[in-house]
Amino acid sequence: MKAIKFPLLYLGMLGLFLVFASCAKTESREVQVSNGPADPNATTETKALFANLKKLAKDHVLYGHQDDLAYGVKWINEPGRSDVKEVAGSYPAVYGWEVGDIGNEGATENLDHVNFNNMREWIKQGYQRGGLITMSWHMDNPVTDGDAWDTTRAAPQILPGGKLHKKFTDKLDRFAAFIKTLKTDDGTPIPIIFRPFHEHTGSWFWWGAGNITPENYKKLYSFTLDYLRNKKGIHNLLIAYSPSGPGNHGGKEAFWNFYPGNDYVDIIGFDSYFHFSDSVTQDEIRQNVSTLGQHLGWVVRQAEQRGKIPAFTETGLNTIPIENFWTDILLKAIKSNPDAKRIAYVLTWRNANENRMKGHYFAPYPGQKSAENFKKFTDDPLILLENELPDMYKPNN
Ligand code: BMA
Repeated sequence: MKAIKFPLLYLGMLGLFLVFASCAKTESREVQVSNGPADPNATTETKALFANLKKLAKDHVLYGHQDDLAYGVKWINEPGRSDVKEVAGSYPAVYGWEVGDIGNEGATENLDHVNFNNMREWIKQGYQRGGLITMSWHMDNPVTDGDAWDTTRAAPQILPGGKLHKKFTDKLDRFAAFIKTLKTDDGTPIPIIFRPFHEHTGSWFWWGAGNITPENYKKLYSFTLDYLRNKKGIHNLLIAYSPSGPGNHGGKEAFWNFYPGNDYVDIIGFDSYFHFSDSVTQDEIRQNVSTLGQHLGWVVRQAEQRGKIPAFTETGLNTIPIENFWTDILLKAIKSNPDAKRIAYVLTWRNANENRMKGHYFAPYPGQKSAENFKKFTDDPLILLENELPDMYKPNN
């Protein structure tokens, strides 16, 4: 009995060891940790931004605002102005810009009437003050020339081999030409957090679920970045992957089905708005605080496991009708989960000028209902504005 029992025990232990060893192997094959930007040829400042943001994310959340320097609810194109600064005393730590229409021949302004020459100057000013720049692109549908919301299927025609491939690369050429002009006076390219083909697990854009297969989405993403890196020699981009959150639009499964791979991504985040539809009440928004905290915690763990930077890439509550929204909803959600606090930044959407688009703003302006509470939110030690940033572009800072 004994003679039989021991070899069996040894065999069993060996078996267990082999199972664990192969699991560990699978795990390390699936989840590769990266220590630098996905682009191995990233510029010195871009590499520094990646390292510094990753480090800062452990203790702070940078506050960002879309189109902050271009216009506010009550003003358009007035040098030095910013709704965020006028309420909180500093410019935001992150500036969001949108290059929609940049791909169209002869375009001088984006789809929201922001002139590209002005945008370049504002990007330069923000960078020189130490702020971060992120950029989205609501690219027109290359098949129909309709806008980004024209969901006519486009990928098969614009990918390599498709009959509109050249039309697509012409758009990338125009985008690349603009990116190349984003540099300081001494010629240093300004690092840009580029957020291509965003919100794709929803189906409202031509690059979104239902209008593109996950395979073609991944091809579109990787082709675009390879083209910009290798054909155009652009090495000042960090790439932000921003589908909908893990609780919306196909959830975690869609989140990863469309993932283009660690070689094409530096920042992993999601876009999620508080007013998912008009029927969402203030009570429902309050009830969702801890769910949002869990979702942010999830994305933090996913990004960290891969050596990437987690972020809340786009959010907001339109017209901010809840007075204590900033501390009692947004900050509370971020603090409600032990991992969620490690998101690197949160970007709220634009403050459309009231004469152009009424009732479309996501940051307060002086006198707005949530203004005082926003000041409290930005005074919290966790939240950073531009005037509290260390030098994000200095290596080994
Ligand atoms: C949307 C809205 C639109 C705008 C677009 C691109 O969310 O704000 O009014 O044109 O973003 O900035």
